[in-house]
Amino acid sequence: MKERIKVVVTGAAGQISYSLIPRLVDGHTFGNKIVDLELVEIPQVVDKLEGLVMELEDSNFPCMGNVNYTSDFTEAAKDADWFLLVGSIPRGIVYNGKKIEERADLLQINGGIFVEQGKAIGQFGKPDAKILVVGNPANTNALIGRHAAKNESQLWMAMTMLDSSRARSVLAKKLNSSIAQINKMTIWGNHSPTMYPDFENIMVDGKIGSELISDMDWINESFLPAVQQRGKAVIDARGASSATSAAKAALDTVIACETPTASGDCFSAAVITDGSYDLPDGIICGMPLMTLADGSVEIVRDITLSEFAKEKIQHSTNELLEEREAVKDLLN
Ligand code: NAX
Repeated sequence: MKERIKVVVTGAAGQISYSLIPRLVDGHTFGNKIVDLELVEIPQVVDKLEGLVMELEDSNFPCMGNVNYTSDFTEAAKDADWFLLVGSIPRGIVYNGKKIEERADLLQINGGIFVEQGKAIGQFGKPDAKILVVGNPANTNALIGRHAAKNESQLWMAMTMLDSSRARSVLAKKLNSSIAQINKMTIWGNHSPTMYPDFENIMVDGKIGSELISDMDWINESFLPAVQQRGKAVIDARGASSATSAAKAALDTVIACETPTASGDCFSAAVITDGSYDLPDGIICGMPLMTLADGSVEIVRDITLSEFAKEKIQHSTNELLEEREAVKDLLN
């Protein structure tokens, strides 16, 4: 009998999920395991998911198992292996009679959602469940969720893979190489414009980035702004935020966690700090990760950071500390 895996996706009626969900059951992301889906939305929207379920059925995906949709997250969380937490309240909408413009309001409202979801995951998710937070502010939402879950055996991550993919794309063009040749790409810090894409430690055909790229004007004036502001550039061009690339990045993160990492390589996601690299304790920070043969995910601890890198990373971790301060009532 084929192995089964249960995946919960929140924000299932949103634009990222429309690209993401079909690809969870197409046989690529989880190999030939049968994937049971729990699709979660807020009560006002949940009925729309009937249409998505019809489309999934009509697509004849080879690995699709049971598909259920609900607005009851706790019910959905039972015995789930993976949680893709895409749902969140975006900036600019009216919520409980108030237009949400300020980052502090955004942090509070979404933080509240993640307290409830975190508790359910900690109590009802599998002991080795993996949780990927996509909904923004992703790092701080993950911190709140992890705190509420109180379950150290589960792995909470915030997504920085899209930033990593963007950085690899820009570097491949600069170095005249293919994307597949750009390995060991780490995004440090917050998933926000303060993130630091570590070009110095990439490996390209056995050569290290610090030896391949010496043009610091290009780094400061082109590379860093291009990667850090790419989300805004997509919104300006498309009139909507990144969706298909964000979905691909979520799938890439799942695949990276499900497959042992090649020796000497790493992948990007933000996890709880543990004193490595002198990062402040107790924040969810982008770091280099590797998946071991037993399926556990570890921080890669042997990367050398330049003074330039350390300064940029500190700028981003300071922002994470400020975000943590803004939601401290949700962490008690
Ligand atoms: P959409 O607004 O299209 O969809 C979000 C969906 O979440 C909505 O259908 C909404 O009803 C649902 N939702 C809200 N609260 C929920 C809750 N408590 N439980 C379940 N569902 C809930 O947004 P979309 O474009 O899909 O983006 C989703 C999130 O991803 C946003 O927060 C966005 O900022 C974030 N992003 C994060 C990225 C990353 O790299 N970490 C990149 C892409 C994206 O910007």
